[in-house]
Amino acid sequence: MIRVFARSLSIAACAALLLGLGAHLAIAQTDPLAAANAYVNAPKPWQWWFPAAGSPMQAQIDWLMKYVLWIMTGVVGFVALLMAYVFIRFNAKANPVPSHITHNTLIEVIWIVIPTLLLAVIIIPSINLIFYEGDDSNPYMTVTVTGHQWYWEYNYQSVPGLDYTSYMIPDDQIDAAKGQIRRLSVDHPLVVPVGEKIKFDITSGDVLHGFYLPALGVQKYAIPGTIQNSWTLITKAGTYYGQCNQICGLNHDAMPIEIKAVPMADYLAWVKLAQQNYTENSSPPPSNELADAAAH
Ligand SMILES: [Cu+2]
Repeated sequence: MIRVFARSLSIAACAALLLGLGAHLAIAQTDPLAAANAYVNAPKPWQWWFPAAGSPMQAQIDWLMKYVLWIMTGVVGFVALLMAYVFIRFNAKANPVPSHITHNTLIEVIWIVIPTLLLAVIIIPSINLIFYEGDDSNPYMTVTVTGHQWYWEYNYQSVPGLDYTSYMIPDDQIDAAKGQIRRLSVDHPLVVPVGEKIKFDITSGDVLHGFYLPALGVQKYAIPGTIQNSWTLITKAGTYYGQCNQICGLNHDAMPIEIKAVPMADYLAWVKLAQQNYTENSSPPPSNELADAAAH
């Protein structure tokens, strides 16, 4: 009798569990940010190199950094070998009577021409990249990013009334089961569509802050009274992290940046939710964004 009772209890528990799971899945399916959980681009302990590039800009920065590093390694290695040779071959013991030659036209031409060529192969891709980074023309959308002591504020210029704050989740409220990361996850992340050019107008409401997104190649000071521009284009749906990187006071470490990049349809679904939840203004997204989404 007890066994039967226990069995029916366990069946009831299983049913409850399944119901709970079903409800959970239903919630997950309606979460427009779910696509961003599939890929998390966060810093790792003892990380040496840049994070995996999440935008073409960061891919180019990563390439240029390694390209220059290889050239630099060659120059430093060559000079070190040359000096070692001179120290050994021409020291006072090995070479008691020094040569009196002071000029050699061929070697002087070589040591001017080779460094000039090296500088040229560095400066051409560098200037190309500077122009590429500066080209924030024709964005799909523009977000005004304002640094505050100590949180970020995001204002979607194309969505009337969508202006909200983004605070770090305190250590004691971090929910690892939801994929939250200590000192990086925030209450309201910046949400953007994948594959679209996003322009940032970066400013500050109080002191200097730094809008730094290492995986996306964005790093700009947030300066009160001034707007600095940058842009990104995120190639893969996912969650990307950044940090304020300009010492801005007591809680400088507590203003991380969390970006959720999701497909366009999810982004538009999120805009509707955000308009209801983040603002008093619940007007639908402007028709140009909806038309853009239909075109995708
Ligand atoms: Cu700051």
